[in-house]
Amino acid sequence: MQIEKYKLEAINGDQLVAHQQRLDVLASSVDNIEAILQKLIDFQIAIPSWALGTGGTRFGRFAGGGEPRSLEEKIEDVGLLHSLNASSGAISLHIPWDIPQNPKVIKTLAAQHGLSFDAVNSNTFQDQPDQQHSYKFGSLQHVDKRVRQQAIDHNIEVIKHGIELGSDSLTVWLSDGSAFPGQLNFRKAFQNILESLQEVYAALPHHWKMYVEYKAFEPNFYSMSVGDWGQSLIYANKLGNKAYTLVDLGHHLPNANIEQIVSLLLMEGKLGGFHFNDSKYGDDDLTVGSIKPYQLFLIFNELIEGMDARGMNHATDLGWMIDASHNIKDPLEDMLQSVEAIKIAYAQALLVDTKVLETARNNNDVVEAQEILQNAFRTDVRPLVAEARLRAGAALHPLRVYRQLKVRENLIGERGLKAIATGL
Ligand code: RM4
Ligand code: MN
Ligand code: MN
Repeated sequence: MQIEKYKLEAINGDQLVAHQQRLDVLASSVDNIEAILQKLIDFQIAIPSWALGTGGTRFGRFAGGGEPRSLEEKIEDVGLLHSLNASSGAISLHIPWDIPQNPKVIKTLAAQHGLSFDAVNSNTFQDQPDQQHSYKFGSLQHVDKRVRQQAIDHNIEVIKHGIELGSDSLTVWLSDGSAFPGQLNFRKAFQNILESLQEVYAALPHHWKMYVEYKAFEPNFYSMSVGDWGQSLIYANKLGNKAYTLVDLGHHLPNANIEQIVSLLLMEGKLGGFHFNDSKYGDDDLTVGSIKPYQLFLIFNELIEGMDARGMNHATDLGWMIDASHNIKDPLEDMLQSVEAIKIAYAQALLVDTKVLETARNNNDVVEAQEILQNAFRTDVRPLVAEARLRAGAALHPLRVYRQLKVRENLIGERGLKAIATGL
């Protein structure tokens, strides 16, 4: 299915007067509105190929119907999102869940939908049917060199797929670790991973980046070998200037101060990638902004502050991706909500007057500093986000258009009720 432009414009047309009124009210209290709008237009968030189907839990999976059955259909789905929100201009592939059989055709198809390829992701946390050695006791950390070599080769294979598609980064997330005390020699596990990553790193083209993603727990519940940002940063520093830490919002111990982590990683020039989701307990992979929107705003506040301090381009200098997948919503509706939440938090953080905030800090005016942040957070920036979308040729209200045009019903019609996507 494709969204027909005239239908989208007709729905926008019905909402235009009300939108303009709301925007005018907001515009009267925002100075640099044009600059903010441009930043919102430029900001794109990649969609992971594994989030387009209904994710399962270890207890069950309830497929929703019309799920993409192939990489081509996944690209079509991200294309649908992008035509509705003009903010999902990239797709991130997980190998081997989504191996492009004919990369040229896939690349052309993506380009037709205005999409590029974001980071490619390796998978050494599952055994594949044709695989020689098992990852039951780890991959890049494994005590047996042959297992490590297999995992290294897989990562290099993933880089090759990425090169063919025009991607420029590899994300390595390892489930390596230990389930029980005594199982692992921490130091040896670290050394094995480092040496293995060095081999993968050596296969990176010169303009590529490697993102080392950390996670505190799951699937290993005693130790994770890349368990936190400190460990990831040690790997990234030892690997070299193409290696960076990747922050996934759901990968921390409860109550971690993620905004501080982000700030310090940026200071070190070592924050490379970002995975958005939300959580209440662990790696819940819930819709972005559904549980802790203030935290998301505070994180964006530090992202902007830290990136501006280094003269970085918000839109292009970090790898932005949604990493969520769950089991009851329509995955496309979920992605629309997530992208909207990200844009709202970004817009709110762009409202913060950093000079006034700095003065309050220098005066130890704690109350004023808090007021500045909360005023920005409590501003309803939705008209601004909608205006950015409108100017980019997309929908004022993506979700409403999605429902009015009966996108899911159409996809079920085309693909059937029983279609199930590859992924988690
Ligand atoms: C992990 C991690 C990775 C993602 C896999 C599917 O928990 O977040 O980024 O690739 O899940
Ligand atoms: Mn992730
Ligand atoms: Mn995760």
